[in-house]
Amino acid sequence: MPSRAMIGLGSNLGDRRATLDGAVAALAASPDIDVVRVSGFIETEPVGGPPGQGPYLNAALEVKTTLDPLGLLRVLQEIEGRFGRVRAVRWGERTLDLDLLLFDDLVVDSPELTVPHSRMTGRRFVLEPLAEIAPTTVIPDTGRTVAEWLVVLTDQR
Ligand code: A4P
Ligand code: MG
Repeated sequence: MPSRAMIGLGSNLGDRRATLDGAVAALAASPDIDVVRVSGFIETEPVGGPPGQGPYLNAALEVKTTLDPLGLLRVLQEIEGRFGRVRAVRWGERTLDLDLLLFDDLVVDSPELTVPHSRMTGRRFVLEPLAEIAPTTVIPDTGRTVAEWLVVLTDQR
């Protein structure tokens, strides 16, 4: 049985739309990955990082994969590299950021990989596109769905 994983995409440098389209195409072309659904692309203000960064384009997608979580993370990192991602400043501007948000109902906590992504429940730029494609998916260890976390975030403001 393949696994179901949710991936967050972000870009705030260069031709952001072309980069996100290219990343989706690269994932779809990966032998062990099927792209099931892609959210719309939304423009968001940068959260954290140095001042003066441009706005992000963010999206989320659902894949089916026969890879394990670390195998999928390596594919995401390889694709980030292909799009010219240079890791310089944490939360600094980037051509492409691919985060593994959810992987089945697994909880992973290793030095290389934390799933569910550790900051996802507090981030509108993650939850909004994810709620478009997977509103009823429960975020493991939290007892709430993606749509419920989005409401919590909205109520906090
Ligand atoms: N890592 C651990 N768990 C994961 C996971 N679930 N998915 C490790 C992906 N990577 C994971 O990530 C650093 C390390 O996290 C990796 O080596 C991997 O082994 P990185 O992508 O190299 O660095 P980063 O992205 O700068 O840091 P980080 O902590 O991943 O940042 P975030 O949380 O991804 O936030 N504002 C808006 N509006 N939109 C955005 O997309 N993105 C960020 C980055 C900040 N502000 C933003 C946005
Ligand atoms: Mg990242």
